[in-house]
Amino acid sequence: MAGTSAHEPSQEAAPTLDAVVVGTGFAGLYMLHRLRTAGLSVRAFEAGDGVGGTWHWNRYPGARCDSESYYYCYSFSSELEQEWEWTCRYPEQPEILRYLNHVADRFDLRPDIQLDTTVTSAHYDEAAGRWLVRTDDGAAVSCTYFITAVGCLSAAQVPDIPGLDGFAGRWHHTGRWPQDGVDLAGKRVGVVGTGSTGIQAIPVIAESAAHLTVFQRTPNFSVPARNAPMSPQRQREIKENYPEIRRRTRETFGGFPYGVSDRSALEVSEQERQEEFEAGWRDGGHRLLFSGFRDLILDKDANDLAADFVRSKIREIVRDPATAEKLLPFDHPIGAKRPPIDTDYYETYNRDNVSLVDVRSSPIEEITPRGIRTADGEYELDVIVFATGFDAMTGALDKIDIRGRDGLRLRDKWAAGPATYLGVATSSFPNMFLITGPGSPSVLSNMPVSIEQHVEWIADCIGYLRSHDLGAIEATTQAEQEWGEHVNRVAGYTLFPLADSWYLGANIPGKPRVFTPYAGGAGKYRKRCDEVAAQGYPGFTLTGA
Ligand code: FAD
Ligand code: N01
Repeated sequence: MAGTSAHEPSQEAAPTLDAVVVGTGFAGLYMLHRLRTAGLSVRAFEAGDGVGGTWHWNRYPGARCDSESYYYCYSFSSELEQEWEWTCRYPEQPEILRYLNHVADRFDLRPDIQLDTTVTSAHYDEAAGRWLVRTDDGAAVSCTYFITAVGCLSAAQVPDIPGLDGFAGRWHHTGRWPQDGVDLAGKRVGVVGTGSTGIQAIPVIAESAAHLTVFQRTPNFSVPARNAPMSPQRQREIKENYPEIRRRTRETFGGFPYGVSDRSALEVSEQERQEEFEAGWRDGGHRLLFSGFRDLILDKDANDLAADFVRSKIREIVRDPATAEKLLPFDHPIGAKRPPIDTDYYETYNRDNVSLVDVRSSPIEEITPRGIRTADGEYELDVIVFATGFDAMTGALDKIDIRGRDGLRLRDKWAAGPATYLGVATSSFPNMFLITGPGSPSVLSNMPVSIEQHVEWIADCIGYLRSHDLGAIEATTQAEQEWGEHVNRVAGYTLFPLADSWYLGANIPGKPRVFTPYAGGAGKYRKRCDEVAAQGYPGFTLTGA
């Protein structure tokens, strides 16, 4: 475990490296590749027993991405881009995991990856100008650059419900799903949670379970994914057009290759609006919310129209009016929580073996040996599936004892909410870089695009330090404060803060309520980061070797 025990290696005794990367998902793999290509000695530590991050851990039934395959992938290698064949629009978890394993092999990353190893602490030694990074196997390494690629959605959150230990059946969190699967055939299954994960898992679990009981606290808006196989012709078109596709993903708000219309939903006729919504519903995916009109996430009146449209679809699909009514979301604007996309989610409630329990009106009181007891009674279950999400944005960082200058602990510094400059660095923590940290567009974007942008910016910054014979870079408190104000101000122009979402930490009891991602758009954010680099890193203090 972390600590300062005399038995643990000291800074002097620890093997030295240029950089340590924590995590081997999309972010860690590419960071390792970039730094190694630049000639640095690097080791990546990974808590799991395989690479892939999100796609290593989230093996629940129905797990797949909701960004389309051809842009939910790396762009840094045109050879990789051309050789990899995606089978469909939204691939399932095993396919994405295969892709990330292919990347690890193709770029020969494995020799510098240490699996099954959790980084427990990272302490900055000011005198040495180095980080001492300790791991749960009792070892330590000393490095100049400490880079976290720990994931915004990697700290699985199991709710603290009394009685869970005494449950006689099995229970699993979707983000820690067993690698050998879970046999749900013929079982009485309970799913707690109706976020993106629950909405993906529920239709698939319903197909094999004897009975599925869904415990819903907050109804959610979902739009059909319309998944489909990738035809050879479509594959060819994409590969021929990759330079243009990638150019657009780097410039747009969300890192998607399609733009957003400049029309307001309020300025078109009722007929035009309905046609646009219907087209979005028919095409599937995020078009309905993020492409057809410019103001659905900015203007409550415009948003209400889209919300009404989706509620009308729910009423159309779900046959039992009482169930349909329970499924209608009214408590938050559509899109203000990360919008799920689904395959037959609402249709699943028409099955005889599925029932919906509203745990907002009758809360879960305890888990008994036989199942879940709500205020209304006991539901007997063989398996409980917690699709209850993550301690997002800061959860994985908080689990590491990170200490900067003067022994300042990151989790103490961030006790009232995270503070960063550009989401990539935080003052008092020299030479520490956060990939898709709080205050960057991260989870509001198609993440591989944001991840690549951060990795490249960090690699270039380290290259700059080395070529200018500089020892350290550190965000100034002023730049950090101004960036924090900007992030807050921009969030205030949107409807995001109106939902009790994990974007605000609202799903974690006691977590400060702060809107963490940057809502100003990934394209604009990239320009800002590029300007900072081009101007010699204003907002950072650079110190000599
Ligand atoms: P992760 O993939 O989370 O990897 C972080 C790794 O760090 C993990 O393997 C973890 O074990 C490791 N780690 C953490 N702490 C430590 C430690 N102390 N020591 C050692 N190792 C540690 N985004 C999209 O843009 N589009 C999508 O369609 C999409 N679908 C998603 C579906 C699901 C089910 C989930 C949960 C998320 C999805 N996301 C999606 C978000 C997704 O997390 C990112 O797209 C991306 O995979 C994140 O990559 P990452 O490398 O930053 O983090
Ligand atoms: O988690 P969530 P998720 N009792 O936090 C409920 C990405 N992702 O794993 O809303 C009862 O969104 C909670 O209820 P409420 C994506 O970014 C992407 O689904 O807090 N219920 C909610 O319904 C996503 O946003 C894909 O009232 C409890 C649910 O659990 C992020 O990961 C797929 C409860 C949690 O929803 C997280 O999604 C999957 C309790 N005690 C995930 N505690 C794609 O397709 C929590 N809940 C891309």
